[in-house]
Amino acid sequence: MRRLQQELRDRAQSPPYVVGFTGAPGTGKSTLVDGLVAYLRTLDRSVAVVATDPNSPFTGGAILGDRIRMQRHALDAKVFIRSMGARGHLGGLSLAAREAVRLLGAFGFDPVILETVGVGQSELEVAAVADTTVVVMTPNLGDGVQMIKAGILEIADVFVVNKADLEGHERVAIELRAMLSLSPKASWKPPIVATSAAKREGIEELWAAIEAHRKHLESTGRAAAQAERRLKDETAEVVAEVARERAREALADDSKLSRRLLEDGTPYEVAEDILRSMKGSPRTHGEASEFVG
Ligand SMILES: Nc1nc2c(ncn2[C@@H]2O[C@H](COP(=O)(O)OP(=O)(O)OP(=O)(O)O)[C@@H](O)[C@H]2O)c(=O)[nH]1
Ligand SMILES: [Mg+2]
Repeated sequence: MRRLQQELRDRAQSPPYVVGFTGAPGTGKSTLVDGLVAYLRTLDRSVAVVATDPNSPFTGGAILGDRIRMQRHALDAKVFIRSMGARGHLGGLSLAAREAVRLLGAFGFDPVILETVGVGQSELEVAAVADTTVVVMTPNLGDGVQMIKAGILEIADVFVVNKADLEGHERVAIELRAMLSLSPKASWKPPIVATSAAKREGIEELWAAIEAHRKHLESTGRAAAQAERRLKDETAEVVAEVARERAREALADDSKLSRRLLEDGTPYEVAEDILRSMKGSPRTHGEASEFVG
């Protein structure tokens, strides 16, 4: 697995651009991404879509409606669409997604689109992997300010108000703009793009907004800084995952440790012992993350 990862690293000239799509259930993310894929194909871009379902423990298989999309592009070798489950633990989604991105990049897909339903922590995990995070909203999602989940303003690089063919979409945009004007001044002000994914309207504008953000990241040097931070984050996550696995093994195998734990009730000391025992035997092959496709 490690050798494979290294080989993939060598093959990839530069990592693909990663665009994350998130938003409440039913806001039209899949329809929108489908439209974007079609548009990118007219530009002759190879594009991969990885849809993650934070509610699904399954890996590999397709999530419901996404099967339809997969069929639509089934004969196009320059389109790759897969779904993957989130495997039930924090960090799992980002780690798996990063591996997927690396793999897809090695195969020449650029951009890679990550799509996730914005429930729980999933949108934060997607934002941690994406270069540009697109937050999708719609009219009639709820009342005013409450429609915006905490933390969304911080992670959104581009806002989409989809279903612009429905009434009330202007109001959503106005409220969003008002909220954004209250947030502290940053060098990038997230644009708000109106789309009607169902009618394939606004897709070009959406891509232009994503590209503008990408250029902003590059021209301000944030792209490089971000890449470095992510590699460090990922490394820390791998260390944590591997250590967790090894600790579980040690606790399962070593009855002395278990006895001490139960008698003294001192997890910290036992943890130190376990960490110390790991030092002599590094073993960080791909056990922490494996791309399932
Ligand atoms: N009126 C209207 N309906 C839309 C539009 N875009 C998507 N829809 C409809 O909204 C519903 C949900 O669309 P999806 O693309 O599956 O939404 P999603 O955000 O991927 O949904 P989840 O993956 O379940 O979170 C479908 O019935 C779409 O046909 C739009 O622009 N206008
Ligand atoms: Mg969907």
